[in-house]
Amino acid sequence: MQVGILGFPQSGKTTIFNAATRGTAAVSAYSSQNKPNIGVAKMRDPRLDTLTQMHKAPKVVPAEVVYVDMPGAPDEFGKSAGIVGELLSHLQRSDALMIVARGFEDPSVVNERNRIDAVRDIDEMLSELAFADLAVLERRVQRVKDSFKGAKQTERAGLEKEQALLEKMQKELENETHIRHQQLTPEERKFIVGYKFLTDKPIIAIANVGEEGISKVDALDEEMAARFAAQGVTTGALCGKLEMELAQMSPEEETEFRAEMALKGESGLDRMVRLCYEALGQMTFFTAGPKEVHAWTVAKGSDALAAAGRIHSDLQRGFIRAEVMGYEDFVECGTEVEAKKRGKLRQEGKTYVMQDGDIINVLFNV
Ligand SMILES: Nc1nc2c(ncn2[C@@H]2O[C@H](COP(=O)(O)OP(=O)(O)OP(=O)(O)O)[C@@H](O)[C@H]2O)c(=O)[nH]1
Ligand SMILES: [Mg+2]
Repeated sequence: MQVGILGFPQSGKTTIFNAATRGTAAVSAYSSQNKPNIGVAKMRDPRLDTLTQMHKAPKVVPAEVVYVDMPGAPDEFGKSAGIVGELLSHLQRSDALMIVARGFEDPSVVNERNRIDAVRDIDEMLSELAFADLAVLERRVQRVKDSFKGAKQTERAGLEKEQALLEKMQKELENETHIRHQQLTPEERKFIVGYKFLTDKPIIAIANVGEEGISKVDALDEEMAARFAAQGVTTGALCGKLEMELAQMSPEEETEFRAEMALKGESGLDRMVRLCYEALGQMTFFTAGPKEVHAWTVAKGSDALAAAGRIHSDLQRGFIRAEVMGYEDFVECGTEVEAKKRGKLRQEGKTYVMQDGDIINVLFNV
C-alpha cells in the first residue's frame, strides 16, 4: 500500500517521511528538492513478536507501507494553478494521501504562508485536491458533450448517463462532499475507478507541531478531529522533528527517551502507519511457522481466497482449503497440536471471511 505525502512548502513533509520510514532524506530550511523521496515503513505489531518467539522463527517479515514524499511544489499550490504534472501522477498512484501542515514556529525556516495555522492549511490543501478532481470532471463532461455530435443513436443513452453521473459528482464535490463519501452505486463506482480521483482516496491530515508546541498536541488533535471529521478526513498532531530524531535512535534508546519525555508509548511513526492503515480499511493476518513469521495486510471483509492471493498467486489458483486459527486462540493453546486438540484450528473454505489476527495455512495444488 502506498501513501503519498503532500503539503505546502516547508511544512515538514520530508521530516515526517524520515520519521515514518526511519530514513535520512535531506531536510532543509528552503525548498530545493524537486524529486519525490520513496521509502518503506515496517508496520510494528506486537503480535508479530509474540508469534516469532512462540515459533522460535529466525525470520520475521512485517507488513509494509510505502511512502512517497512529494516536493513542496511552491508554484502549484495555493495559486489555483492546481495539482498537475508529475505531482498529480504520483498522487493518483497512491492508495491514501497524507497532508502535512506546518504547526511549528521557527523564524529560520521560510514560511510563505505569513501566519502559522495548520487547520487553515489543511483546509486549503483539501480544496486543492477537490479542485484537481473538479478539473478532471469538467474536462470529461466537455468531452462527453462534444461526442454527442457524431454519436449514433445507440451510443446516446450511455453518454447521457455518463454526463448525468459526472455532473452529479461535480455538484456534490462543489459542496465539499469528497467523491469517496458520495452516494454512488457499485456500478457507478466501477465506472469511475479509472479516473483515480484524489478525493476518492482516504485522506489523513497531520499537523506538524514544534517541540515548543508539544503540550498543545492533544488540544490540536481534538480541534482537527472536530473540524474535519464531517469530511471523512482522519487527523492527527505530532512533532515531526522530534519523531525524526527518535526514529534514528536504537529501539532501546527510543523507549528510554520517550519515558523521559513522558511521550505517549506509541511512536508518532507507529501512529501514522496505523492511521493510514485504518483509513484504508485494512486488517492484518499472519502466516507463521518455525522458519518464518509473516504479517500480511488485506482489506477488511476479504475472504480466504483473497488472503491466499496476497501470499502468492499459486495459492489462490490452486486453493483447496485453509487451516485457520485466531491469534488469541493460538497464544492461549501455546502450540498448533494443542490448538487442533481443542478444536481451535479450523478447516475453512474459499469464502471464509478473514478476521483480524487470523493465522492461516493454505493447502493448495497447482
Ligand atoms: N523547529 C522546527 N523545525 C522543523 C520542524 N519540522 C521541520 N522543521 C524544519 O523545517 C525545515 C523544512 O522541513 P522539511 O521536512 O524539509 O519540509 P518539507 O515540507 O519537506 O519542505 P519542501 O519539500 O522543501 O517543501 C527543515 O529545516 C526542518 O528541519 C519542527 O517540528 N520544528
Ligand atoms: Mg521535502
